[in-house]
Formats: sequence, C-alpha cells, structure tokens
Amino acid sequence: MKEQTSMEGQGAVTIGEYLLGKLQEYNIQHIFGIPGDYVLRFYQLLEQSPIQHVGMTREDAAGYAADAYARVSGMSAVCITYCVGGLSMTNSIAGAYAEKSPVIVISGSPGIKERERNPLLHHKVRDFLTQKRIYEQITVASALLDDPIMAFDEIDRVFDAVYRYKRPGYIELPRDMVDVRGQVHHRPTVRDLPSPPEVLRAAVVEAVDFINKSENPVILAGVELHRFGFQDKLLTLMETTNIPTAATLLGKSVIQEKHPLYLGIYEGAMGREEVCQFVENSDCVVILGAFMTDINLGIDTANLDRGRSIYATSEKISIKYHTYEDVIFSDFLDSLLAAPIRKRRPPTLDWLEEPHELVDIKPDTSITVRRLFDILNKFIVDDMMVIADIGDSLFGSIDLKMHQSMDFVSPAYYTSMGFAVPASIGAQLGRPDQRPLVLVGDGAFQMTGLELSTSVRLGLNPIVIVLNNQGYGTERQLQEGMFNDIGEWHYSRLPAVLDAGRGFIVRTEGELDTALRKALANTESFTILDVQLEKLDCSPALMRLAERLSRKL
Ligand SMILES: Cc1ncc(C[n+]2csc(CCOP(=O)(O)OP(=O)(O)O)c2C)c(N)n1
Ligand SMILES: [Mg+2]
Repeated sequence: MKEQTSMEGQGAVTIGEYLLGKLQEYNIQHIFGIPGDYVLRFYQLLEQSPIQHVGMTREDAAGYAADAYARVSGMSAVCITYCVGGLSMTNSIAGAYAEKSPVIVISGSPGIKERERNPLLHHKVRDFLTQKRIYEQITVASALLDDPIMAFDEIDRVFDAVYRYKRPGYIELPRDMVDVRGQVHHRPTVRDLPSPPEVLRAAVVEAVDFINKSENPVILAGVELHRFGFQDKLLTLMETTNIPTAATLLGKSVIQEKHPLYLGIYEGAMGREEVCQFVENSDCVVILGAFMTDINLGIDTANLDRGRSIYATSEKISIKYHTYEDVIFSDFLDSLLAAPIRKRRPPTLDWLEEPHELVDIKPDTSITVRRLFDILNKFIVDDMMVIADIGDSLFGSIDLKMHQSMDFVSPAYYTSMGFAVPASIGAQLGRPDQRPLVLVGDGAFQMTGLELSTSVRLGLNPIVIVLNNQGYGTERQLQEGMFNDIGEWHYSRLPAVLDAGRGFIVRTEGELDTALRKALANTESFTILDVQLEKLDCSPALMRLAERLSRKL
C-alpha cells in the first residue's frame, strides 16, 4: 500500500472522488469492467483520473482479469453496472473469495431518490437490495454508499478489510451519490492488533521444540505466503534450517522451483509419489499458509496427520492438537525466524533430478499431453508466467518447473473453467515485465477465449496453448457420455477473426517445437496453438490420480 495521502481536511471531496483517491492510495492503476447508465457518472470521473479503465467483453471475464491482477500485484478493482453487470460477475468474485484474492467491486446502482415508492426501474431483480445481499455472501465486507455522513468511513472499512483479509469487498455507489460531498472523518485505519506476547511465545516454544526434536521435518508452503508477500521469510527459514520444502498446487511458484531444497508439489496421489512419501513420512510437517482443500490435497488422497503437523495460516495457528488464539501469522513467522531452530545437514535428494531437461524432439511423433508438458518445461523462459485453466491444463502443470520469481496463476481450488484467457490480461497488466503462457482446455477456451479480442486491443502478447482433446477430458475420466463432447473450432484461425495474432495447428512434436519458437518471436500480439491430442490422452498427474484411486476402489 502507498503512504496514506490524507484526504481529510479537504472538506470539498465528493464520494466519487474519495473512492478514486482510495484506489490510487492502494496503488491500483487499472480498473476492469463494462459501463452502464447507473455507473456512467463514475466512469466519467474515472476517465479523468490517472487510473486506466480496461473494457472487457463480459463482466465475468473482467472479474477473472481483476482476480489475476490482484494475485500478481497486490490488489485490484472492477467497476460494473447494476445487476446485469454485477450478477454476471458473481462467479469470478466467488472464486476470488474462495482463493483469497483482494478485489474491490464497485457497482453503480439506481439513485437513492429514484428508489422512493419502489418503481420498476430497469435491471432491478426483486428489490433494490438484491445485488447487495448476494455480494454479502461472496465478499469480506460490503457497503451501500447511501449516506454522505458515513460514506468515507464505509469506503475505508471495505478497503481495510480487503487489504487485511485478502478477499473481495463490495461497494455500491448509487448514481445520485457520486457528486455528493462526504463527511470528513478521523477514524484511524484499522491495523492488526499485535499478537498477545505470552501466547505467541508459547506457540513458538512448542513449535521450535517440535521441529528441533524431529528427525525429518518438511515445510509445506501454501498460497498465503504469496498473497501476504512472505516469500522471503519462507526462503530464509528454508536456508537457515536446511529443511526441505514442498508446495501445494494453489501455492505453486511460491518459491523458485529450481531451489535445491525444493521437493515439488505435494498433492496426495496427484503429485509425484516421491514427494508424497517424503511429506507423509515426515515426523514434523510445517504447513505454512496452505488451504487444506480437496484439489490441493489430491482429492482425499493426502494423508497428513495433525499429531505430526504445525499448521500456521492467517486464520489459525495450531501445533499438533493445540490451537493458539489471536496469534498473527506474520508474527509467528518472524518469531520462528528469530528462534534457535537447528540447522541440519543439507538433505540428499537424488530423486529430484528428473530427466526433464533432456528433451529430444521426435519431429514426426504425434504429440501427447506428457510430451507437451515435457517440451514446455524446456521452453519456459525467465520472464514468463504460467496461467493455467482447470482440467488437464492444471494437472499437467504440476510438473512444470517455475523459474525464479515467476508466477503461476490458476483457480486451483475453486476450479472455474474459463479463467485463464481473461486472467492473462489482468496478470500481464499487473506484471508487464512477464509474458503469459496460457494453458487452456478446448472446453474452457470456448467459454471465454474470445477475450483475446481485449488482449489485441491492449497490445498484449500471451502465448495460448489450447489442449484440444475434443471436449471435457477430465470429466471423461470420471464418467464418459455424450455430454462431454463440444463443437469443433478452428482455433488457429482466430487471428483472421480478430485481425491480429498468429495461429498454429500442432499435431506432432516437431510442429510443437516450430510453433513455440515462432510464438516466442511474435512479441507483437497473441499466438495461439491448437494442440490436437487424442481424446482420452491425459497428463501423468491425472493418470497418477486415477491409478492411485483405482487401487482404493
Ligand atoms: C464454469 C465451470 N463449469 C463446469 C465445470 C465442470 N467441469 C470440470 S472439468 C470440465 C471439463 C473441462 O474441459 P476442458 O476445458 O476441455 O479441459 P480438459 O478436462 O479437457 O483438459 C468441466 C465441464 C467447471 N469446473 N467450471
Ligand atoms: Mg478438453
């Protein structure tokens, strides 16, 4: 967050101006969304401000873009019109809530004066509060700015909560309130209360004793370390103790994956067997900032025993069966770093050396999912980030090795299809130094892939790999049926429709290699690869899961 540029004492600030100032205070430089008459006055102000509006083709896509922008740059905002826009965005904001992504939702709405006697104004669903009530379920704080005396306070409250809890917040701005002057207030910004010292001390003493007495501790790093910007703390903890570290799928890229202490993704049966065994055989698993979700943990195949774990997140600190109340995550991490945790000899992890680097392209061999990811592993360069949609795009990515300070962005817990292409727009605007490599299933692409139109307008240059397996491949592994079939698209011909970009059909390893090289060279616009796979081919991770699950059946 930027230094607080106090707007107090100015007296003449309107609610709309205050809101715009607040966005800038939090360093939000782009705002995603589609206008409508209930939000036009605010859009006018927006256009006069230094914040850049990013128009998208759909509101749900704008929500995905904002979610990704928040993940890579700290916080984001969307601005939409009442109900037709706001309700269309609910799925993406629900995903941001579930996966802790701090997005400010600003919605225009009918003016307060217009609401008298409950007229049937356009876009109204049931009553004027319908949209607000829905958003209350999927945001950490919400406000209707219907009172100039409270408006500034309410805006502050929502921003504070979003910043603190890393979840979306909702601000509804009735159109006749935009130019109303707000009441200056003097409430200090809410800050975290410090951890109670004696509880913190007790937690750290127990944790350190547990770690020091353990034979083979392991750290399991989760997404919160990324959301709260604690990657450096993790790295210091690893390097001062030599404790090997695995990451969850949602936390993928939280540390540089080429680090010698990095084990890989722990995901129960879905991850590599060696990682799974290493973590599950440990007598002290230090779980930091991980959500214990099903997909994260390989759908019920993970086997983590509370009696052998330290579990520390922004919501809870527990050690074995003890829970320590009110201890702040960052205080706990800082105290661990300052504590006398013994430094071990660096572990020998020979099995980590995978033959990934040695990829000989067999030019005429048909492309498979396994080979696609092997070849991509070699192709990924330092200034790329990977944006993976769900399905095999996500499962296959488990084995991708992310370089230093690279981002991996995926809805790995909420798993809503159609995330990746729009998210790549937000991600690249948030991190202009990185080029998105988008991995997306054909089914998911058909939902939101035309958002590439916005990438073209903005001059962005994602490399989009469509895993074309003729339908809902993941679903086919669970239950085959005609409902898994989709229409056939000529994905590589989209450049003709959008009048930009380059498209390639990929059937063999040789064609993949050539197309990837051309994609790298095409920095002007998007490149799309239609990677034509066998209908039932799937990634090693999905195969591992199916195999391990079938042993249980
Ligand atoms: C918005 C949404 N609708 C439906 C689903 C249920 N679903 C999960 S995986 C899947 C198929 C995905 O197909 P595709 O994008 O082609 O990826 P593939 O599984 O073939 O790799 C579906 C329909 C979902 N996760 N999200
Ligand atoms: Mg598919």
